[in-house]
Amino acid sequence: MKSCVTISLVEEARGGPFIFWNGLRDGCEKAKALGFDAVEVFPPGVEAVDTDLLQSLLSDHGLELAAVGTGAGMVKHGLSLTSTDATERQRAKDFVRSIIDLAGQFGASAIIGSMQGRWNADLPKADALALLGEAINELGPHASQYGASLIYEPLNRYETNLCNTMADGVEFLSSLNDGHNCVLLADLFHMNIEETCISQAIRDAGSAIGHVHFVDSNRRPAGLGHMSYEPIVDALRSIQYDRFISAEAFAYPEPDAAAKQTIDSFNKYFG
Ligand code: LER
Ligand code: MN
Repeated sequence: MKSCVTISLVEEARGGPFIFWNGLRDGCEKAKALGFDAVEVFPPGVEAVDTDLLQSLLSDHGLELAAVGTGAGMVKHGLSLTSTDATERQRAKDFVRSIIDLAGQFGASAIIGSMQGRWNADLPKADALALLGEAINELGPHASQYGASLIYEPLNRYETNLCNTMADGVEFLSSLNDGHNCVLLADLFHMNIEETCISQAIRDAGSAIGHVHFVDSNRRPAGLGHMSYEPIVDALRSIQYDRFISAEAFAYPEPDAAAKQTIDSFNKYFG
């Protein structure tokens, strides 16, 4: 399992659950200094990422790009893959596709989290899931050309009403076309709210899990809440999870201390 830390480039998301906030150079230098294997980037859009700079920062610091988030499509541009407006849906898909193309240059995955939207009185749940499925059936295979999966993240009930648990996610993936090329993101913060038992949910989802957001119960860095990590680590080992353990947590008490806290917890539990 590989350690990873998040870098947000989205001003509108200040105060959100990301560790580093001061640009790619600052984030990569600090990630390297602490011994992280990779970074996960949350950009406002592809135009905000200088790919030559990112390439040189990654190679100079021996880091991988693990994933790129698409949440700014919702947070900054108000887009959703389940909008009832076809033009809006197309714009949302185009936004995600552009992030897939950016991440793909680095062999990394794009993450669909808040871009999934919600069902509501005008859009029954089955119809919303069908729209989301349509988008992922198109976008997942698009990511294949880069040898990367598309990552879909079940979120807690306050952020979506589509898929809240790993089991919801597995059921949703099973409704997609063969070759959907989509894996689930197990975000321990969302799971702490929604799952009956986090470790059992991980075991049940098994190989469907392709990315992990490493965070504590209160969304502070791992070790600053009341999460019991031992059974979670055992479960990840039992499913032979070998991908990224990515710190997506509040920069509490501040970014440098949050990053240090996270790598210390990563080394304690996964080292
Ligand atoms: C949102 O709560 C979250 O966990 C992010 O990874 C998705 O954008
Ligand atoms: Mn997350």
